[in-house]
Amino acid sequence: MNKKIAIIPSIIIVVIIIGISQVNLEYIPEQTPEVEIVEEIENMIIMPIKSARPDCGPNDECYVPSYYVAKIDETVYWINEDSAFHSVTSGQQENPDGLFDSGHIDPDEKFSYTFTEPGVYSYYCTLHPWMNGMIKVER
Ligand SMILES: [Cu+2]
Repeated sequence: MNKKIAIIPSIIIVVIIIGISQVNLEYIPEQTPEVEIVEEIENMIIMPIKSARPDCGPNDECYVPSYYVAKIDETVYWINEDSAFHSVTSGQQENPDGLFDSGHIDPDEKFSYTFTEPGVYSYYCTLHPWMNGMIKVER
């Protein structure tokens, strides 16, 4: 009789734990993508698939957008959606100015830089001479 009474609260606790774990499993996957899209879509520059090929150069589609206007103290993000390495290096091809340099960015990885002074900033990819972009920073 005593054993039966002790088993009932244990069963209730197990049922509650299972219930909580199922609620969490449903909740997390729905929440995560929404947060990422809202945070990153405005100041995100994409290195799209096939930007390792010269074809993107003439159309200015190696960095999308290749010209971006930012506010002072805005952090700009670059994401490599290609399957090849790329870089985001300030300056002109073969002539880096040393302000920022991502190094080689792996596929699906990001780089960011916060612009604190107004001006026009050119950047390029050290691996692909046809990849060029520009950031204008305004007050
Ligand atoms: Cu590149």
